[in-house]
Order: sequence, then C-alpha cells, then structure tokens
Amino acid sequence: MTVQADSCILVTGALGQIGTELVNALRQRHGSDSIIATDLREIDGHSVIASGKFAIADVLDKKELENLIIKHSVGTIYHLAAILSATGEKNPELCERVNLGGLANVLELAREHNLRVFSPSSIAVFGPDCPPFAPQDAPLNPTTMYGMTKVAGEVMAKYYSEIHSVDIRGLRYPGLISWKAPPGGGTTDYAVEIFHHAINSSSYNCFVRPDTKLPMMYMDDAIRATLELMDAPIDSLSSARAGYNIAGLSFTAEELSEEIAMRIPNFICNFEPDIRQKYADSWPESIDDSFAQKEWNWSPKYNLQQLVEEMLKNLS
Ligand code: NAD
Ligand code: AKB
Repeated sequence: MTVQADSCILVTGALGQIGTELVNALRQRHGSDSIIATDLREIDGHSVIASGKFAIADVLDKKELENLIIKHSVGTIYHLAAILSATGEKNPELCERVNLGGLANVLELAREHNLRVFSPSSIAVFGPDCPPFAPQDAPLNPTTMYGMTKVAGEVMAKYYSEIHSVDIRGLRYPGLISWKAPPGGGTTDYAVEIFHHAINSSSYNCFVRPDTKLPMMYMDDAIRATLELMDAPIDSLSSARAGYNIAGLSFTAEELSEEIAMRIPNFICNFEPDIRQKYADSWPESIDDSFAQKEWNWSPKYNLQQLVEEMLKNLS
C-alpha cells in the first residue's frame, strides 16, 4: 500500500503490544510525519514510539477521532484499541463497549471519510466446538466476551465492506510473543511472561497446564503479515478478508519451558492453572491458514527455537 502525498495513517491503541511495533514499522515505511499514533493513555517519554507524532484519543469519542482524521488528512486507520480476553472476562461490559463501540466509530468514520481500515481479529473467535486444527470457515461460537466481540467485529467489517464498499481487512492473530512492549491482559500472556521471569528470577508460575497447546506467533511475523495483507491487491482477497486465519507455530506450555531451560539450565517452571485455563481450553491448538497462503502468499518465518533465541537475546 502506498500512502498518498496528502494522506496519513492513524493508529489507535498505539501504545499496546502490537501498536508499539507496528507504529515503528509504519514510520520506517512511510516516514515519521505520515503516522499519527494515538491511545487513551499518556505516552511515556521512554516509549520506543515517543519520537514521532502522538495524540491522546479515546476510540469511544467519535468527534475526537474525526478531528484528528480531518486535521491530519488521514487515509488509513489501523484500529488496535481493544480490551483483551483475560481483562475482558474481568470486565465484560467494558470489553463489549470498547471493542464494539470503538469499531463502530471507526467503521462509520471510514464510510464518511473514505478511509481504508485494518481491524484485527483473534483466534478467540473460535469456541469449544472448533476442530483442534481450525479451518477458516469453522463455526464461530466463542465462550469469552472478548471472542464474541471479535466475531461481531468480523461481521460488522463484512457489512461495511459489502454494503458501503469500505476497504477493511483483518487477521485472526494467534497469541503474539514480543519483547518491546508487555502484553495487555490476554490469555496467551504466559508465553511472554515466562521469558521475563526466566531471565529475572529463573522461575515462573505458569497459569496454564503444561499440556496447553495454542497457536502463537513471533511479533516480527505478525507485523509482516499485517503489512503484507494491507499491501495485497483488493481483487485477490475473498470474503475471509475480515479475519484471515494466520498460523505461526503451535507448542505446549511445557515445550516452551523446556526450550527455555535448555538455554537457562537452572530455570524452573511450575504450573498453577487459574481461570485463564478455561479460556485457553476453548481455543484450537493450531490454525489452517491456507486462504492466507493462497490469496496473499502468507508464510511465517519463526519456529520455536528461533523465537526463544530472539526473546532471550533481546530481553537479556
Ligand atoms: P494491548 O492491550 O497491548 O493494547 C491495546 C491498547 O488499546 C492499549 O494501549 C490501551 O491503552 C488502548 N485502549 C484501550 N481502550 C481504549 C480506548 N477506549 N481508546 C483508545 N485506546 C484504548 O493490545 P494488543 O495486544 O496490542 O492488541 C491490539 C489488537 O490486536 C486488539 O484488537 C487485539 O484484540 C488484537 N489481538 C492481539 C493479540 C495479541 O496476542 N497481542 C492476539 C490476537 C488479537
Ligand atoms: C488474548 O489472549 O486475549 C490475545 C488473543 C489471542 O487474542 N492474546
């Protein structure tokens, strides 16, 4: 995707786990002046994205977003602001309000101002009736409020693309593993926390069972997938465009702890499942991403060994 000379990219939820890295990638591609990072929170001067344009914006405040869109001649929105699964189950009303209300505002603004939109979905769209290897067209019967908002988000995205011709695209991200910004309250956070604890205290109390196997992805692959999907010619995309399955890798919590212990020999991982086990058990183990492979040539690069080495190297 090329940014027109007079058009900027606005990122909501830019201080989160994905936004921190996506904003940097977009600035490198399009130039710092073309990217407006926004979030509900104040930016910390030490944030890796503190050097470029930033504005406070609540996605529930449509007028505030519209003012930014007009002021900066925005042509594309990457809409990342959301409440994730574990936080969402603690406060389902907030999760529903932010995830659906925020997306509704972004989609209406996209229709009114002719904007392109990237809106992430999640493996949380699947529920217990999904096969362990989740197909693109699996039944979507999630049991978390977060998952329900993601299913509704895909339906809303399809509606705006079919009825109002808004160019909106989305990915069903797996659990994302990264080191630049902490994860924001999800079920897959154990796969990030484990690295910090292994390095800082050589022990971790993991909140899921050792045999818990989920779809995961290293952040570099997730950022590349996002940019590749947004670059893809619109004619090559099917109705899966509101939420493409994308696979990275799948491993159990025990396999991850063993891989870390190979590099930090005194590392001990204890398994003390909490309520988040239930959310993890409702999601598939791995993802069939053949639509993404065929339609925009998706292919992940990082396997478990490479991911563990990158995480330990960068966090140490
Ligand atoms: P995150 O929790 O790290 O960041 C979300 C950001 O949104 C935070 O910085 C928060 O301050 C901001 N926010 C919350 N409410 C807001 C509001 N009302 N207005 C403006 N900003 C608000 O989340 P993330 O991991 O970066 O996820 C980004 C998107 O990707 C979300 O839609 C999420 O569902 C999706 N996703 C993430 C993962 C993952 O593993 N990180 C996996 C699947 C899908
Ligand atoms: C979460 O665990 O809530 C997120 C996700 C898979 O959507 N990481």
